[in-house]
Amino acid sequence: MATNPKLAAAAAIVADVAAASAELAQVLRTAPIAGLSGTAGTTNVQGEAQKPLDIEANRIFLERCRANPAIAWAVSEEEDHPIRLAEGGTHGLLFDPLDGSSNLDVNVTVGSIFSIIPATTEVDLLQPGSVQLAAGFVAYGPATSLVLTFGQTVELFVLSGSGFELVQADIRIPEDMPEFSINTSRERFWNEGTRGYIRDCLAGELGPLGQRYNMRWVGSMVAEVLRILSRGGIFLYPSDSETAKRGGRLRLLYEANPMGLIVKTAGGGATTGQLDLLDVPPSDIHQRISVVLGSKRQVGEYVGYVVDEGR
Ligand code: AHM
Ligand code: MG
Repeated sequence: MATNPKLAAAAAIVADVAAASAELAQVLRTAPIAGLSGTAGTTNVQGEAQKPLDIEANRIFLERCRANPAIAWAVSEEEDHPIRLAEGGTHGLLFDPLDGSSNLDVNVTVGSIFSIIPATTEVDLLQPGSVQLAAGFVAYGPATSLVLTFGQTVELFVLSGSGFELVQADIRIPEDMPEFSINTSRERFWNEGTRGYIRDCLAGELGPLGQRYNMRWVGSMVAEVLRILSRGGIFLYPSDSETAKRGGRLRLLYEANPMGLIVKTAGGGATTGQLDLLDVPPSDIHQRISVVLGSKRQVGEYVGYVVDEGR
């Protein structure tokens, strides 16, 4: 890694992100005591109500990364516009500082997601996910887990008193776990292909998929992807008739792309339904997209159902 200056700089950025996450983990642990709960009374650029912890997480990430000479631009879910950081920087850091924040009030796992790309100018921020130099996420659950890739292998670290410690190297997604994860309350908005696929999952061993499926929905993408890395399955947040005008629910640059790189590097699949997730050309830093990822076989099966939707 040291021989490639772009990757070496990306590793230094990862170190800052890991430090920010460790600080945030500490804040989350005692947030209700510190009065950091409820909503902040403000909305972000996506029109979503911000929580005090969304704002605090964003502040921690920006503060930790501000001094890094490699970061030319930061893009955050909580910031309307890209933030110019180091003059002469060569990288962009794109992040969702606190994902799944609707789960905060019930003490369910939340997370941070990040992507590191080569970027000198603001225009460079709008590149497909295939250019990512590194990507990762942190899940703040019973343990604080960091999942990280530089595009070759995927590693899992867990936060201890002395920092993040490697727990599992070269994670590979198991192929044979029939488990799907989708917000079924949105069924009436789904396209025909998604409806058909989930119908056949529910039909289990009596249907064309020939296997009994289990279902999970945490409402925090970080927890869903951590589960898929650990035991396989498929996660779906497809664009539907309600979210189609915005492109979908999840954001391309700092949710879909980093998760896509992690899952694909671990041997899985990541698609919009029609396109490989990492091939989507972005048009806006807060662009939303249809996201389906998981074990390669199950993602391939899903694509077979929606390939003709022609969205
Ligand atoms: P957020 O970034 O505003 O927290 O939203 C992202 C989250 C994902 O973690 C999760 O997969 C999805 O939104 C949950 O959506 P829903 O509210 O439909 O359950
Ligand atoms: Mg999010």
